[in-house]
Amino acid sequence: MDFIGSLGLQQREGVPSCPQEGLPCPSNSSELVQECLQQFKVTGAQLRQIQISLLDSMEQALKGQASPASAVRMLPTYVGSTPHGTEQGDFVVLELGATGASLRVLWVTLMGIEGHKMEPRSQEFVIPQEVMLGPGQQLFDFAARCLSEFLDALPVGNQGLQLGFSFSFPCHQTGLDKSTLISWTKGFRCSGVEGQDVVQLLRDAIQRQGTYSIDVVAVVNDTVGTMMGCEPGVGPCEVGLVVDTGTNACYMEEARHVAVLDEDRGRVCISVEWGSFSDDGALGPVLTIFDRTLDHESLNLGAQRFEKMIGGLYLGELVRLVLAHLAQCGVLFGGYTSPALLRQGGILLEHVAEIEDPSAGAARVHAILQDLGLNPSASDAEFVQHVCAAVCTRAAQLCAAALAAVLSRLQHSREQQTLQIAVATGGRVFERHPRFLSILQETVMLLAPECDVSFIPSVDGGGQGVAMVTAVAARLAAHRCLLEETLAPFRLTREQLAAVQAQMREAMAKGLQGEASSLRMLPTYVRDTPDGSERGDFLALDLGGTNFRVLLVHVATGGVQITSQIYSIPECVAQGSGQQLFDHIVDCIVDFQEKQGLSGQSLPLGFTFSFPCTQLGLDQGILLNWTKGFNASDCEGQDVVCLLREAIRRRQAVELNVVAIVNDTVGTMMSCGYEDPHCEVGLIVGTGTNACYMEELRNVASVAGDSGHMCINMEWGAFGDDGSLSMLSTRFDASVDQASINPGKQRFEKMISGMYLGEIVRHTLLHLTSLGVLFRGQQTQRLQTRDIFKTKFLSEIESDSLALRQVRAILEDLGLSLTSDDALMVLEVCQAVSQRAAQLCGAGVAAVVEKIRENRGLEELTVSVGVDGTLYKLHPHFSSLVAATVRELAPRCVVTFLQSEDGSGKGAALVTAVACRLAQMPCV
Ligand code: 0WK
Ligand code: BGC
Ligand code: BGC
Repeated sequence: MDFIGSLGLQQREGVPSCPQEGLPCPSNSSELVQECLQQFKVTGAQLRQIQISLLDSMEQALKGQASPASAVRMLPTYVGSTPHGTEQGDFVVLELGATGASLRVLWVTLMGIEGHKMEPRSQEFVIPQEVMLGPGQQLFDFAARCLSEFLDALPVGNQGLQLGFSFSFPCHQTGLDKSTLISWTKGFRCSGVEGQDVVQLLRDAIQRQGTYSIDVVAVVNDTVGTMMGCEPGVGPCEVGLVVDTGTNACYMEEARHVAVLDEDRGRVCISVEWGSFSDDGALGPVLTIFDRTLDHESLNLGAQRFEKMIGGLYLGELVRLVLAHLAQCGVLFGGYTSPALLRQGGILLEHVAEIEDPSAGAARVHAILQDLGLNPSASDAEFVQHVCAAVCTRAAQLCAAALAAVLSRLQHSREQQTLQIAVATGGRVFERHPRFLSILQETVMLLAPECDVSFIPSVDGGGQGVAMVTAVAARLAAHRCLLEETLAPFRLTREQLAAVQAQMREAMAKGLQGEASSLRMLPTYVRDTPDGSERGDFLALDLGGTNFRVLLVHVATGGVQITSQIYSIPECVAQGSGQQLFDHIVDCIVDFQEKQGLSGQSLPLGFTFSFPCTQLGLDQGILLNWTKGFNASDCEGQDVVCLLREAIRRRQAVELNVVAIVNDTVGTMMSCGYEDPHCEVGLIVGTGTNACYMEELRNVASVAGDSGHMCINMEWGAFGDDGSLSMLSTRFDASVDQASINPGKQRFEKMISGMYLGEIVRHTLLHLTSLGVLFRGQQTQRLQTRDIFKTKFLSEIESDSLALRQVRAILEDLGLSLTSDDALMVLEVCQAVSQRAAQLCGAGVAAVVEKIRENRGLEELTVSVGVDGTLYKLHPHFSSLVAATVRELAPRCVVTFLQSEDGSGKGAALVTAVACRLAQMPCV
């Protein structure tokens, strides 16, 4: 393999390799040398221009608006997280392309957090020229042979080996193990590979080799391996920078900024592929005739222009072209040119690095030039050192301008003024060139002063990093399986939802007939929805939701005006004595009356009491059992209207006329029914959940009469308390139920409503943490705290507008330190839990509207459902999922969901108004 070839340069017929056409030989030698050196000088302004233009090209490419000419490619790599040290296992790594004409195979053992670091075992194989330029299958077969040769020497079984493939060329990745080669660079030009999935080509070659069963788990670019190989403890490196035969960088970009990814959460590692940057506006002024010549002689004319000014494959060649030119102009080596000096590839990176090595000293420079067949004078050797310095300084400065563009992009992407970042560096230019890194650092500080950058040399050229990615890929794949396994019981099929609908219909029928059923189907004595003729002022109480409200409702021709005040019900009152609770309620009423100047007035009062009550009349409601965290004593089995009236009596000097007690579902139906007469169903999905609807009186066994309607409070929260939902209940539901103050009760509610969803998520997260899937398996005290994961977090976490970092912020407030993968998985848990809740709720509504349709023997029913409740109103997707499930399960019902604006207090007032109208009672 002649050096030219390995340099990716080709001997062009009839083109004298030098002197440089068009470059005059001026008379004064030092002037000529200065003139040449000057060409490699890049000004601060030019570097800044390159930085700006490259940044612009990066952002264009991220938006998918890249103009092919000057484009850097910005390729997503599907690496979404930096390693978190728990990676463990043995991995085979195959590196192809990073170091030019050689490939390397490594055996890397990752020991996780505790374990000490194991030095990887590796072997390098030189790739013959004809293989680098031959058919692609030949190259991959060569790689597979090197793999088995390497593994033959190792005491490893041949089963279940996991391999990470470091493939250092521009690729379109469509997954961690799927990557299509865009174009070869750096002296490779195998046929039949561009446009192909290189993982498949490697798998096929390993298959053909047939000696080892190796699972190619991940393919990564060498910059990614370098970034991921960053020693844990120095803080994750979020930029990987390689300057070896070629050059490139990768960094962690916010996924939502990457147009091609339909992902708006988390981060993704982007391989910039800045080697292809060639914005003439920015690069034109710094391109020298030597660069143009080198490009002309390269395998990929016009491509990788930026790389050809920086990559180790080209630095030696640039120096050679300059020296050859100066020699032919008689300025160097007495005008003598040696075959090596005239031969492309005659000067290597190693030569340049040594010549530049301050400790090398003139003697070494002489020795190197003599090895190249030259007989340098002392000034020659000095000039040669200047040329090497000029070429490499420019390379380092240009590389710095590119890195500064990446840092600016990170600032933009994270909306940070200042940036503290660790950059992992890899490649022989860094390892071998004495000043490359320091020049790069100085220039970056000039171009990106607000960035505090620490440069971390990658431990072994990225092999460890590739194993990390493979381990991360293997871990993510394993975690994904465990996550899917854990969430599978939450993913209800259409058949399961239809079964819930059918079971609910059955329970409704039994409940209406007074047979044993988990649905009590309680008559509410509301027989009619408002007809708009209601008038008057009414007091209303609204107890049982998140807030206790006292309302003054003025019903007039122009509509309904409401004045209300929220009062808190402390937990000690909600779980204290009944007398204390109702005295507290009356205190609030009195306070409200005083504030509204109603003291002494005895307005008709409607009481929204959102708990299961057997009603014997509109103003009689026997509390069956508390729900939703209420547990006041001496109330269950009592008529709560009486309890209220007794409390009023205890508080002398207060006149209140309690006319009606309604359930919040009924209040909500009435409130919405006032606007829309089709509204015959009331639905609450808040702290608790429940529904009511207008049933045909003939179907209500416990109430006399065959005509007309009766609003039935289904108390569907208790659906399944007979065990009929056990097939849907998960271990997490069981944990929530056991920890509740009413175990075994309200099972349907405990799968749907706001009081419980957060707890279901918390228990699921604890389980996933115990499996090591989340939070690195670190259980935190906070997450073990009951009710710490509020249901409102689900609504926040699932809202489309929330970037993952905000998800992270919510979780970090809970004292959880997490990765973006963790945050993504928490999101999936929230989605699974809320989706199931919405679908179960939808199955319930479908059962109700189908009941009404069949009641009326209609082909198609048009009906509206009045809805209230914090979960339904605030969760970003709950309402649409409920509606979608109803459309799916009750296709013959056209259902409109009306969000109640004024809550059920208005409804209670309207029920009171209807009662007053029917009773011809004066409504002041
Ligand atoms: C507001 C209604 C109230 C009902 C509540 C339910 O006015 O009667 O109990 O919605 O939603 P929550 O406040 O429990 O989320
Ligand atoms: C390739 C990149 C690679 C870089 C450093 C370039 O030629 O296009 O993918 O990261 O060399 O090896
Ligand atoms: C209660 C119902 C109420 C629902 C919504 C349930 O816990 O039993 O009466 O309608 O919560 O607030």
